[in-house]
Amino acid sequence: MRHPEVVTDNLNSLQSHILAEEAKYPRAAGDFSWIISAIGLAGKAIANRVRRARLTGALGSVGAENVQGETQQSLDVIANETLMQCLGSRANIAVMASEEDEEPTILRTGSQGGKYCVLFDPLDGSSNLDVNGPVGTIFSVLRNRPDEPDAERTICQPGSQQVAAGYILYGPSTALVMTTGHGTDLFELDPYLGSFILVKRGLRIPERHKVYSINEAYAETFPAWCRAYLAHAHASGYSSRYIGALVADVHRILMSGGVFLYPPTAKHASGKLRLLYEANPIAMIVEQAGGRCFSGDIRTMDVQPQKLHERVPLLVGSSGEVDDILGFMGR
Ligand code: P6P
Repeated sequence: MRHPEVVTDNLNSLQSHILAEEAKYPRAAGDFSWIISAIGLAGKAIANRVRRARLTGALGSVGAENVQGETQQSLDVIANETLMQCLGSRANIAVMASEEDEEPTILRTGSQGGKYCVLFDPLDGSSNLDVNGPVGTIFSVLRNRPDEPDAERTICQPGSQQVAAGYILYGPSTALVMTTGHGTDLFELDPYLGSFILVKRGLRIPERHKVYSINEAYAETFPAWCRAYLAHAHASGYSSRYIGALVADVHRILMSGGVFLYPPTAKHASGKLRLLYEANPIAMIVEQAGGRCFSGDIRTMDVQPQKLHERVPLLVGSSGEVDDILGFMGR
């Protein structure tokens, strides 16, 4: 009999959570849990490196550009290598693909046991690192296509085909948000236990909240509908919040509502954010929490990808706020 006054720690770890979830699906062979545990392990290792970066001299750039033409931070490379190492040892992964690498990494074919493909942005928003701002890891899990010989075509699947998606936010705490299609759950890293602990199941985004998130520096080149929406928001008592790291701006929306926009700009005519390993996983997480996610006037998870690193515009957040903006688009 448990003593009523004794408050035990929350020991519902990521590991026990995914095993409990797996037990609900007798046909699940445990493959999937291996992948999520690898991502959790990588997240803990990356969190450790991010938190000590200034002390260990790991800040700053490597003096090279990545495939995106963006200056590569040392921690981008470290995070990428950490994920490759943790996931590479899982025997059921066929293909891995990263924002940092031009081509996908083929680990094994379907006949060799490759059941899943894992795509990731290893350290989103890394330009925040030098100013101690939040950064994040974003991941997306797809089923392998054994009959498709080309790795890039294998992973160019619409977001609706994802079997799991999530992100790890390295902020004041290290939060892991994940969905396997049965709601969106929130875990927090307990540094003393060294485990991600389940703190909230079935997150729900408020239908409305008067906060918008957009880089208004590009306002002169925004589409007319966007400028009309911003004029409406300015006249309707909205607040503006913009952190410059997608994971952090989306996490605020997940926790309290609001809307994030990255529309086409002069510099990024198709939008800046990458469809496969940024927009799609964010879209699955947000929709599973009752929000909406569009790229142009198309639901993001309905977009048929053509290339690994293709970019899309993004409109994501509270269902009521997104619907209002779709109205400004004339949808
Ligand atoms: P801008 C970070 O570089 C990123 O890919 C996202 O994390 C973020 O939302 C966006 O770009 C910020 O872009 O043009 O406002 O600096």
